[in-house]
Amino acid sequence: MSTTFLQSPPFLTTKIITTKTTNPQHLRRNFRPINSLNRPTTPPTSTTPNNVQTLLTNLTKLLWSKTLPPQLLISTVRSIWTTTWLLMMSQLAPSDPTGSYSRPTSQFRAKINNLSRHNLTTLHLYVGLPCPWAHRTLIVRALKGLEEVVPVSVASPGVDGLWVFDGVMGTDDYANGCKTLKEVYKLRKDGYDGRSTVPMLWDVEKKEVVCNESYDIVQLLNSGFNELAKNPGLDLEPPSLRGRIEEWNRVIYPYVNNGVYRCGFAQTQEAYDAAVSDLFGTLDTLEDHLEHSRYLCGDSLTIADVCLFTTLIRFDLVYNVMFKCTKKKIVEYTNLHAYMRDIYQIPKVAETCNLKAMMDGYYNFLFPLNPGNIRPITPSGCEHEALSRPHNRELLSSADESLQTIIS
Ligand SMILES: N[C@@H](CCC(=O)N[C@@H](CS)C(=O)NCC(=O)O)C(=O)O
Repeated sequence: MSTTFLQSPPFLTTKIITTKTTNPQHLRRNFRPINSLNRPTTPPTSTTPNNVQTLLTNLTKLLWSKTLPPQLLISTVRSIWTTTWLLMMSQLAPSDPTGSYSRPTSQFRAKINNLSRHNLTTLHLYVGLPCPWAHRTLIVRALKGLEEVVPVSVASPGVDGLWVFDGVMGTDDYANGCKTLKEVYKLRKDGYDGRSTVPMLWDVEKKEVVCNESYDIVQLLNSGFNELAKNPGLDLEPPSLRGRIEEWNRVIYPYVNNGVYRCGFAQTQEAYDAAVSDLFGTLDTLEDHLEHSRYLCGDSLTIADVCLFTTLIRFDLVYNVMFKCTKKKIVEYTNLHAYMRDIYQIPKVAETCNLKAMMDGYYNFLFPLNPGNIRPITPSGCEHEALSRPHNRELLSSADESLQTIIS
């Protein structure tokens, strides 16, 4: 493969379109997420926090004096920035009382039995390319050969934090012609005012959200569409491996997939320290396990691997720097890096990895963590060429052959 996906997202233009100080800890207690769906909002206490007081004092001095000493400038800007940061974080990243990120739960869940209520040929998938949760669904859709059955619209991160269809970084909304994902959610018969997240599976005929939880969508795509799939023989969640898949999920979801967010969105040092320790402890365990096992559950690729992969592929590009997951990079883990390359090289997987969109998305979209909007240079080991290097993991099993032949 010679294409470099850092330059352009080839699958967007082909398959998809052609298919249809102060003291932050003290302040933090006074901010609560206004729109948080699963937590009651607490009004701010009546006591004015210290750094708001400092801010007001400094602003008053600033307005009435002609000169601005550097100390005053620094303390004013520090107060403004800390206050704004905490306000934004409380909206974007709800936390528990210890300052640890607490991810809101998905509002629309669906299991395989629910699919019988829907006409499978009228479903549409909404994704965003930077998003690791949406990426899972794109990989399973591609591996199962469902590109023509479940068309995709690709939203891109807008400057105001909403997913938009601008036809530039993503595509238009092919199903509903909306300008934002929020508008699509609102088309439901009962309306919707919650978080408009990707991935989202939409029923075009019923004008209804089928599901907006990535793990459910991955399960639906894996086994709910077999009569229409090009690769019905590929089962990423075979009954014999379900127990082991669940065991891995119980570790990988909280400590790795959501673990990187717990590092990046931590609002106290203690919360960050705990998240980092969980994350790197788990990566060390995975590194050991993958020394002797080609995939997480042995010789066969499963949805547990897909879910781990979408975090690993973003790790050195984004999480290592932006989410302060700095202890090590994936490129420093011999087995994890080879495992990541192994999955990247499975036919059709590389096409779902838009490395440029991942970097642009995080560094520009998550404004509170990167207010200068400077996008760091791509780290070595993350380019398409490096990811295409031999991994030699076929020596651990014979599964490579069967995957290559199954995926058409
Ligand atoms: N639990 C959800 C999480 C999805 C999620 O958080 N998606 C993010 C993008 S990575 C999103 O759309 N955020 C927009 C928002 O929160 O308003 C899943 O796994 O599907």
